[in-house]
Amino acid sequence: MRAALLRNIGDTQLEMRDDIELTAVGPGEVRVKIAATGVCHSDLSVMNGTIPQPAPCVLGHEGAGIIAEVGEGVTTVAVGDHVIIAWSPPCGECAYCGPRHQPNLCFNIQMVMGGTPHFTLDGAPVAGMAGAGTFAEEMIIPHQGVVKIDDDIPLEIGSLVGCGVMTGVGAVLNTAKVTAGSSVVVFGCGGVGISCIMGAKVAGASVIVAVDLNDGKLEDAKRFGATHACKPEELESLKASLTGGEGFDYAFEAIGLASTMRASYDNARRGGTACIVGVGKLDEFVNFSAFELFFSEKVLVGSYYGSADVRTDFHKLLGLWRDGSLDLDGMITRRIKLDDINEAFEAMQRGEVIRQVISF
Ligand code: PAD
Ligand code: ZN
Repeated sequence: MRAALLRNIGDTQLEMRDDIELTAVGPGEVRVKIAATGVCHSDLSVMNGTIPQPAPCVLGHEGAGIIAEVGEGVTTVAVGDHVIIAWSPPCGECAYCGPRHQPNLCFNIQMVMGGTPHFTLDGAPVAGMAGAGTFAEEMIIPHQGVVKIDDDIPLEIGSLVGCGVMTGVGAVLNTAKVTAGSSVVVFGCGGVGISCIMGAKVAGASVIVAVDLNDGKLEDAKRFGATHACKPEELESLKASLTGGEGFDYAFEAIGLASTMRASYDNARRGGTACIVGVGKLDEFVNFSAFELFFSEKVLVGSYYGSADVRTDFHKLLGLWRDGSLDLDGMITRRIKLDDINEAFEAMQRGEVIRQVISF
């Protein structure tokens, strides 16, 4: 089977191989023929060691496809069903899935997925990223890791919902709970940041400021609902004119740098919310004075997978796409093949793309 392999953490290129194989489909598992997969910054963050993950591994976690085989006891999906891959699926039974109502934080399935490699190379086990591994023609995953969708939904649209869109829109609607009429600033206009902007528009925010280093991204951001867009160095004066210098009701960080996490906190108003969506390095730190945390009464909140319950939220987002509220088609800057993956990472690092989708 053809798949893109990350041989070692720190490698800058993925290896295209035709000899990756799958283990047998075990009880409770499903085999999915991948139809489409988005390229997310988190894939790159595994390569450069920002996101911890054992190598060798098959990257890719933003995918959708068709069920090719179901293991013993699987009743939730059947062969031929169209599905979105959920990289952090709920087990449905633990405290996070039940009384805490935080199913995105359930580790029971994700750790099983991450801990049980379903790919092999020369007979040796190869893991999939976050237990997924969508940069492959086929993959195996516990049945909780797939969400069935309607057959008429293009699978490239489904793939985007599987990570970037769920993460960004979910951060706004589920984690920060942006309210109508509020002011929002979003740092970073990749697939995740653009999804935050679309989410803020859905929430009815009246001011949505996009911040990015790349001029093209600032134009893109306006197309997706940003009312203003600027370079980081222009934000201070825009903040002064839009908020009287007080800061924004909500600030979202969708880059993954300590400096922009700090900037999101600084640009939230007193009593406002700074929501950290980007994934930074384990050994990079954001500093706060011991006084300001109390004094500013800001809410500083991380957002993991858009605080999603994938079983209902994927459908909710697809509904918003159907009614025209989310322009997911417009997010696709380039449609590429699996063999173009290394170039795709280069384009992402140059900040040229919102999302690139690999179709099989
Ligand atoms: P991306 O690389 O497509 O977009 C990042 C954007 O940030 C680009 O447009 C850059 O030009 C811009 N940028 C970079 N540096 C700066 C800077 N200093 N100031 C302003 N703009 C800058 O990434 P993405 O949208 O795929 O992912 C964004 C982050 O979200 C990344 O850290 C990823 O790992 C994280 C993520 N988090 C979750 C989660 O569950 N929280 C899920 C998926 C992705
Ligand atoms: Zn992702």
